[in-house]
Amino acid sequence: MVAGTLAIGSATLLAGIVTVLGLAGGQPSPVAAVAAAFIDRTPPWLKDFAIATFGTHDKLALLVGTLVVLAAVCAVVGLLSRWRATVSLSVFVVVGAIGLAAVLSRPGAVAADAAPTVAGVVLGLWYLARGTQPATSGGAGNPSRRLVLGAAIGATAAYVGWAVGGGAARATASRLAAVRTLRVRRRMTVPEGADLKLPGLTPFIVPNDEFYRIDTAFVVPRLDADSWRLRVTGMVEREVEIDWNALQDKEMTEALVTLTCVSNEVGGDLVGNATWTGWPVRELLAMAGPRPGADMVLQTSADGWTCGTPLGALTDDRNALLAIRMNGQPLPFEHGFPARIVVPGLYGYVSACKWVTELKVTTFAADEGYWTPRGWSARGPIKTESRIDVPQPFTDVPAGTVAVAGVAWAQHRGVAKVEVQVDDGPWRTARLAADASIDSWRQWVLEWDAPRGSHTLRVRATDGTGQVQTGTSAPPAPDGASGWHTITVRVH
Ligand SMILES: Nc1nc2c(c(=O)[nH]1)N[C@H]1C(S)=C(S)[C@@H](COP(=O)(O)O)O[C@H]1N2
Ligand SMILES: [Mo]
Repeated sequence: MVAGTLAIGSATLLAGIVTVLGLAGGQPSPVAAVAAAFIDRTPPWLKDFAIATFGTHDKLALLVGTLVVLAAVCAVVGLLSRWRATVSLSVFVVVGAIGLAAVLSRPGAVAADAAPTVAGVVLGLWYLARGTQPATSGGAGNPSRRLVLGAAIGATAAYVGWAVGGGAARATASRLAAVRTLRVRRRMTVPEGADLKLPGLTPFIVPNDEFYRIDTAFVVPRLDADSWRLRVTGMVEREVEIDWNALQDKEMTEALVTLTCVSNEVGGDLVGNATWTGWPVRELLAMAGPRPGADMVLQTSADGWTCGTPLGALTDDRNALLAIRMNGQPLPFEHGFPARIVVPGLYGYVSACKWVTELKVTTFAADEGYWTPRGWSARGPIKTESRIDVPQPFTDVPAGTVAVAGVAWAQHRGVAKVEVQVDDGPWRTARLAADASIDSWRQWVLEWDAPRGSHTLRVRATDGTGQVQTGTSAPPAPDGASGWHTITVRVH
């Protein structure tokens, strides 16, 4: 296990140095590469289980899981070394080769990215080989001290390499440089009364650091804005490339758009509303001139993730944006710095590409996004949903007037009505907060005269076209959960 720690520590430290110096492709630690490669091969049931169990801590859980598995493998290697040194060394090499294969399979990897992992494995082998030699008198000193020292050096190296490799310092500097005054054609102001400001109710605008985060990126890409490019390719009259400077010169639009994850369960919190500032994607696509027959745009991110968006949703008059600000701030790294796409009305997995670097105009027949072969529908319009935020399920509330409140969303159709049902009583119309945009969620509240006892509360919304939210329950896969959010409270 000490040999493993040394191998991973030195590989991670070297990878960090390589990244900071801008040598090679800048791949992170082999451990991160294995975890990332694992994410791409995770079967849908396991991914659903992970999100259901760990929520947005799923990446931390994966890191811990990967380290536990590695520790177990190293322990086996250690036991094998008592039996036959060559076997134990061979298994160690195989594990190293898996790490190496993972590093080289990551998008953007080049041959030179192999160096840190190879060096780490060689160091680990050297240590392991020394340990498996029969002890000679007057040898390497106190063996347990040597073990502790080796483990400490390895762990420190891993920690430093991880921190350095994040490129935090360099990227933060470039992000600060990125704050500049933009020309904004249409400002978006949140209307008075859109936020009811009730205790426990999710704020109308979710602050950036509280906004849900979902992606396959095991290590958050920290792109350098100055070297970022977005290319429009595929079925177009002319390919177009835009860089950070040119993008910031464009006339921006601001829009309130509620993002929703297709994995959101009924009543779940993988949904959030923000003000986005960006350049309308239709203007970018118009520069390239999509050719007849195209019906999809395959978006690709810097880390190789893809999603397929209907061409129409990017060229019609809705506010599909190439966004560079979130709630007035440069995009946080977690949410796609320097630029991402936001499309009102479509789940994130088919529309909201973060760290976007390419838009390929194509067809649904010819191409598919990352999640489609993994059991998710190729098209993902957001289903009308509503959620009760207060009171919380299974809480005790005092008898009397209780504010039942929450949010409802039906992006690009708008929310026209929200109703609440207590036990099996009639549906009662809730009071809606001011309407801000058909693309953002709407808060609602119902003053309920709560009698003592245990009660069931249920909510449903009606969208702007008059369609009532379906009460038929469906799981998130393949195209989004449905059903009425229902909670139980005790009134005393
Ligand atoms: N590059 C990249 N962009 C991505 C994803 C991803 O895995 N990689 N996930 C998508 C999904 S499934 C969702 S729901 C939204 C979430 O955006 P957020 O993390 O900013 O809330 O991002 C989308 N954009
Ligand atoms: Mo998602």
